[in-house]
Amino acid sequence: MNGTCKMNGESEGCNNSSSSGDSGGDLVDGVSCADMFRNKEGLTYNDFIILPGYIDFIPNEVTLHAKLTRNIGLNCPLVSSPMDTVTESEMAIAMSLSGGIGIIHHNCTPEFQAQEVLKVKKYKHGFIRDPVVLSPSHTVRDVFAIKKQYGFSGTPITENGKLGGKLMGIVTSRDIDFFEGRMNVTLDEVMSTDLVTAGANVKLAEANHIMEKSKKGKLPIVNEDYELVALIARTDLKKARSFPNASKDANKQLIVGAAIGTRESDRERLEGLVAAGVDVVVLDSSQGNSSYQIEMIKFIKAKYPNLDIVAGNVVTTSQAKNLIDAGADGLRVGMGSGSICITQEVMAVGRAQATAVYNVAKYAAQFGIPIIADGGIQSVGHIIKALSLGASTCMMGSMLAGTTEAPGEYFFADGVRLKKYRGMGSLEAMERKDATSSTSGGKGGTSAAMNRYFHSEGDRMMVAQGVSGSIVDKGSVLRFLPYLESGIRHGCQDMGVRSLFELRDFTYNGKLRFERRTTSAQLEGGVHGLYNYEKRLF
Ligand code: CPR
Repeated sequence: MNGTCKMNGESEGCNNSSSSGDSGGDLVDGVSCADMFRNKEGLTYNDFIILPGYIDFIPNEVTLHAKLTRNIGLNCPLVSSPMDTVTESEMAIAMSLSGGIGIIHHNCTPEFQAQEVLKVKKYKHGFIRDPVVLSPSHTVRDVFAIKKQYGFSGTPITENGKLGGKLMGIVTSRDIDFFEGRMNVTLDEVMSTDLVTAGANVKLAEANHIMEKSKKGKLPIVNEDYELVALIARTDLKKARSFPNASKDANKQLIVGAAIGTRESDRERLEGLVAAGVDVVVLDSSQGNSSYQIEMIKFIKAKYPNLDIVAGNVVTTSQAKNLIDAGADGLRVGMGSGSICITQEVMAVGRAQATAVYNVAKYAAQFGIPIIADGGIQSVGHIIKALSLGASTCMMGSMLAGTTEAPGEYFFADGVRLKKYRGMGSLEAMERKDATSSTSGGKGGTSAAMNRYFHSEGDRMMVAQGVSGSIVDKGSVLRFLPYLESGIRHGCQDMGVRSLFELRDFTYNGKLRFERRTTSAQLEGGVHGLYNYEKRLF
């Protein structure tokens, strides 16, 4: 039998193993995706499992290209959430370097958000954009203090002691090795002035070559007025990995998104973001099917016709229809599934995430609109499941919070190293208490987080839709994302699909087979029966 499947998996007669693996016969297992959702129950990712297909390729052959919006493609289907404990420039740079994208949150001033976008657009791999700088009147004591605090051993000296000041010299360990007893000596007496520098347009490979030839540990980058604009460290160059899959625009700059609300003031905010070079804007609302959002889409389309818009959040086809009709280029799907979210508990509105993703993705696919499965992703398996239900990309909060690149400082509780993670509809975020980055506002103000959950200025009574908590230190996202990508490739291999586009075809033509899981099947699918164990993922 050679898999004659009807559209939407209506046929029970096609099975992934018989169609591609030549196992022959009428060996049909499981149900199609359409059949799994036929009885209109709300399912979550844990409620089902995907049946294996036929393997005749290795995981590395699987391509992870995905569409974020109508016009923006990614090299891997991963998106970081616009939350103030998840995505600012550091996270967005890491996401984009790894082939995904970060969406900068808007629980901050418009200026701060635009700066964060600019940092991503101006990012050059291997260049230190905010080096610690001293002035000639600083002392040897200051250099030792920097070395103790950061471990750096080469500090550039500028006229005013700041980045952007005229470069005067550099102080390395060699210059101060014998000054332990003379801490008050000023740096103009010890700094090296015989400098090798490079111009602001230097490419990394060229800089590498200059450093190799000069045998210096640091290479100051200067503009035409000999002002310091960046620094390159030999140690960084040696460990610098290349990122061949980075998500880049036509100018070879990393791509980045930014979230905004739907109020009048957001139109001004958007102006700054566009000037900073934002590639995609995400209309951030927990319930996106509103006249405010439709008007905002129309405004953006009229003023910035080339700017792609992700609208949402939605969980039903009728919500999706309104936003697609208004001109959305992508949809964010999820209401109440986020790890920090109490929306379903408090508002009694929302939808189980697997059902929401399947239904909205299937509807949006007719118009070529990709959807982002947002919230509720707890493992690489959940990412694979979201993609197998028709999502083009997955947006994550808790999976990425707690990494080095997430905003905020680490702290210890009960001996465990943690970082804060909070819902954008938590009272703490809406009041911007202890906000990591906002520079204005405060209790009682209408923060961007508050705007996400309340449509009109008249809403004065805040009703929390999320909680505030903490997450264990996960190390760098630059190590975590390759694990996720590799996991997705292995999942695709097990399903017998070589790309995410083929996966979607298999979802809709019924070749991909699914099965609902009982509670005991779910328990069986997890670790069980052990006295204790250690769960190391990579
Ligand atoms: P997790 O990845 O942590 O499960 O969910 C992150 C997503 O949760 C965000 O991208 C956002 O859509 C949603 N979210 C953030 N704060 C929320 C609050 Cl307070 N309530 C409901 N959903 C929230």
